[in-house]
Amino acid sequence: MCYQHYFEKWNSTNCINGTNLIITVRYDTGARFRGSDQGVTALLDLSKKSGISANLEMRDCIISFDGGFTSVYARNIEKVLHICEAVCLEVCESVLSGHIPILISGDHSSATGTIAGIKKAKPESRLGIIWIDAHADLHSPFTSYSGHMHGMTLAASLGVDNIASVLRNPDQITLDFWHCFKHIGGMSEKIKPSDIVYVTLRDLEKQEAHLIDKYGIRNITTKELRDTEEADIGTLILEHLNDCTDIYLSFDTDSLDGAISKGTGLPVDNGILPKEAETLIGMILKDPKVICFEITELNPKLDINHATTNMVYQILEKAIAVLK
Ligand SMILES: [Mn+2]
Repeated sequence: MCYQHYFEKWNSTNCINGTNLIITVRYDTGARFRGSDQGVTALLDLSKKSGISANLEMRDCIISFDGGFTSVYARNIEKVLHICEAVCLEVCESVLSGHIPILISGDHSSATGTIAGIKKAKPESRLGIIWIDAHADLHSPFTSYSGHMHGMTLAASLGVDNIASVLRNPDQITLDFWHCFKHIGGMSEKIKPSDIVYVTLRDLEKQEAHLIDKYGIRNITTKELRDTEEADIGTLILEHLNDCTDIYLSFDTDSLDGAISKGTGLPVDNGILPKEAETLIGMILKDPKVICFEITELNPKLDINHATTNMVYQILEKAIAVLK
């Protein structure tokens, strides 16, 4: 494997201060359904139409790699690894140059690279994760029924295999790639379970529930979100991450209520409403500890009358305005 071209790019990029930096990751390699790569394009098209893209610096994370090793335990793991290595370097460079990068990614597997990039830029950072998502993304090749990499993002970043919940017996090559995946950015165990806050997590498999119970990982349910005063909900989340030095907020489109939002791979009912998401994200992004924001898993192929695309675009536009 040779990452020389990424290093060359890394060393040659200049920072433009005062401009929002958007990093696009136009891949759907880690997802069950094809088409979330087009979600990135759809959001960029809307940003061009609205005129806000004129004030944005854009970087597209592209890899010159196709195919690679795949297995039923970890589908497309070699390609996802390449994508995450590229994302890691792009995020690292942008953080080092003083940006708060906004990631627009196809599927959630690339967030393993994003977390690695933040930690590569700031190895001493205690990184808090706010994961607005219907799913926990805590599987490993030992526990995943489906083998899709976008369900393994946080397990890889935590460096956990969850052997206590073992369901499958992956082959050695899969395990070698999984080892590399957990070590993207040159380190493992990049985050602590106590420094994760889930928001609207509601489609959980028992292997993941085991980890959540074991570590007591916080989940703000949709009900708790609504039962809390709107002005207090951001504080509630941020207080949980009080000991963290930096915060990465990742918004998975499937956190939106599946009853009104179909444009994502795995919609689930009883989720957050677009206005609630916009308000919550707006509050959190005002915190000076925020180091990175991401929107992911929009799939226009599954959308109905562009409804989800428009909802997610509104959230993106608000986030860009707050981070300015
Ligand atoms: Mn996710």
